[in-house]
Amino acid sequence: MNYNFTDFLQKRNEKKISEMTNQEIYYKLLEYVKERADEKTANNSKKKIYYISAEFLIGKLLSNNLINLGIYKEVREELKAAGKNLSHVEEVETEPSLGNGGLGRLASCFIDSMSTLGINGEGVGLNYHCGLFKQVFKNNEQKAEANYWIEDQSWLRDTNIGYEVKFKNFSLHSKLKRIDILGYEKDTKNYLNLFDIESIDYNLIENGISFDEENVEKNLTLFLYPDDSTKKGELLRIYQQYFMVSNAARLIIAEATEKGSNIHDLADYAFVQINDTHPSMVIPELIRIMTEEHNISFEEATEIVTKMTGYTNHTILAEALEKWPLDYLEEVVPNIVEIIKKLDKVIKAKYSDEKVQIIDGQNRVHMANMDIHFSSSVNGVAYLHTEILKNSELKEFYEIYPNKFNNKTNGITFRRWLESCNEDLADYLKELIGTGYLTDAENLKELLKYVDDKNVYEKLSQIKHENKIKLKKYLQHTQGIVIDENSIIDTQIKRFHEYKRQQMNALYVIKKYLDIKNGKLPERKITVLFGGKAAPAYIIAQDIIHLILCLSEIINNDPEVNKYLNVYLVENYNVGLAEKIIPATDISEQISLASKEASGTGNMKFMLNGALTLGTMDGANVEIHELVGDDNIYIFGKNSDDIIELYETSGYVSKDYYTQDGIKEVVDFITSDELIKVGNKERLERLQNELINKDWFMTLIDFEDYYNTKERMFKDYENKDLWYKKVINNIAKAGFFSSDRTIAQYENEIWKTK
Ligand code: NTF
Repeated sequence: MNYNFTDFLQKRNEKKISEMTNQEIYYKLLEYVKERADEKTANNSKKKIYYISAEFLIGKLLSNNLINLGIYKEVREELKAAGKNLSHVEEVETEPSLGNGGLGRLASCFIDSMSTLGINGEGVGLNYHCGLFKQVFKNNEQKAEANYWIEDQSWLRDTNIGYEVKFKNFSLHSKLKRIDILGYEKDTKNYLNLFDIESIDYNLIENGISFDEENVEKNLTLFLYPDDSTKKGELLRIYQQYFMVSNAARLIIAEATEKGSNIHDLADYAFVQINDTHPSMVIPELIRIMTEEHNISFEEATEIVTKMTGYTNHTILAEALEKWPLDYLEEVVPNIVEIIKKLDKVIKAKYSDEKVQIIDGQNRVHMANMDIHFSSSVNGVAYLHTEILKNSELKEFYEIYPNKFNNKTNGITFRRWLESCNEDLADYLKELIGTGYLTDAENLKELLKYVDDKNVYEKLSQIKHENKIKLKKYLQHTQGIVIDENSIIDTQIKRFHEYKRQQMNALYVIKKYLDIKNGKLPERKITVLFGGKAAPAYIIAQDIIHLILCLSEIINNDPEVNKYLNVYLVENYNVGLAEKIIPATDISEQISLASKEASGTGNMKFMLNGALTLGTMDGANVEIHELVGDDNIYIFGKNSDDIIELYETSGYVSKDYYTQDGIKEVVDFITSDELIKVGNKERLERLQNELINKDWFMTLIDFEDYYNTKERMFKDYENKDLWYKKVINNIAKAGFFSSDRTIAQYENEIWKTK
């Protein structure tokens, strides 16, 4: 049935659009979209995919849902005719923060693509009431506040589905909430399933994000990833993880049984994709339910579960791989411990190598090891990442199970990351090459016809300029930041982590500042934008944030410098800000230490939106480089083989680099009088000391090459024809990074629902 928003309002005797506030319009649109979604039938197939993930960084949903329903422009025109502006209405929506960064955003792109491809596959996770903290800056430092995102009326739908989840000392009753995941111009839909408890108590929050961590019955879904630097925090995470997977297991079995499964054949009805190790306990939990409640032998249950699960690894940082102490698990879920011990016994009987054991000599459970032994597929998230897993990090496993290992290079949904966030560019592409690219992203290659067309360069540069103006207005209005739309915009937005090397970019800023002070002026003003949160317990990452905030205070207020250089760290970086910053960016900073970034997905979003990459040969940058060729990307720094060898031989000594010309004065500046005046001496000294005496992620090794390559970029930018030719090449080759391609590969090579 095709009725527009105005019809919907009339039918219900609502006020006219022109008489409503933006807030009222937003809530009515929410109802309207939900009603339109009700007309869609659920995707159906015998086998169903359960993408279990502790994080889904879904972002705002209104505009994406309108796009996927194919009514975005129609609704905008209806509002316009009534004197209203859809983008103002979009601002009313609160952004859920159900994820940290790439891992959670990837999960969200994946559920969009599953729905768009008509795959019967759903997300399963938790409904955190406050999600990840809201970042605020005070005294040039990051402070964390609770982000309440759930309103009386939201995209969440109540269901009457719920299960009893038993922990050692108490049971909790769960309640399933659902969000519709609409495919792009599809008659079918899927759900994102978010489990919650009924007994949540906001009063447990004291100030910021501290709360009574012991009262698990009332706080289990209060926050995403509470501080796990303490035992209490770790226990709470174990509670969350078990709650998530126990509910998922119940849901899977209920839905399969409903379709006729006798549990012996469960693998024909369900496949579980385990998104990193947070959902790993689904393996022992499924085995437990099968053996305890369905009279299936341990051996058979293990075989069924192995067949119906796949594990995706998202990191090679050893410290990020979860290893739960057995006695912590014992305190929370003793029944699962019994199963894990049995699985461990099976492995110990077969393999003597310490590295492949599930339970190690210190009685810690290596969640990834359990996944690899007891699932049927193990994948990395970019070509290089998977190679590193096979050849070094998980070498011993690869030798045992060569056929389980496979690569699935990440992707992004073009509906959100082009259609929705950069409408002008999307419309222009349609003018040039038609709409085919929206359903088959490889069609973007047709743009190569225009690679020498100066009119196209001109138009692309106009669109970029317009996007800069839009970003300027938005940042001015929301954060009081005034960027210069005529400057070159150089952006690094991602979680703060030493391996991502925001500190190297900060050193660059210092060098540029000193250059300018010494009369060496850039040809055009440079705006360096940062955005990202640091984990509250990660001290050095907080110090890096502090350094950048101090630098921006000095630089933006120095009349001698601010004509040539501006530096901003946007507050509370999130999906919504990414959607505004990426289309306005010229230079995409992807500067992680080679071998450390599993994939990166921001790199793909920038490329698609016409920014050029300044990057190391790491993660998916390697594939971007391969696709666009040397001329269309700016690669610098040591490669991953070199870095892996340096780690193996302890061959990196930061002090040797520190003492080199051109680096010492930059690092010394961190504790200069100017900076100490606006900053916290202890933080700045700690960071400087870290760089000189430790520098685990080798900031200084690539600094010179980084500086020189960036200078070359600025020079090239001044040659518009040269620059925009590269831009076209990047957009044209971005099709490979559509999450539709990634999901089609998961489907064809692992899931096989069709
Ligand atoms: C992240 N992993 C990686 O750091 C990114 O490189 C990658 O793009 C995304 O996953 C998505 O695959 C994590 O966040 C985690 F949790 F594994 F550390």
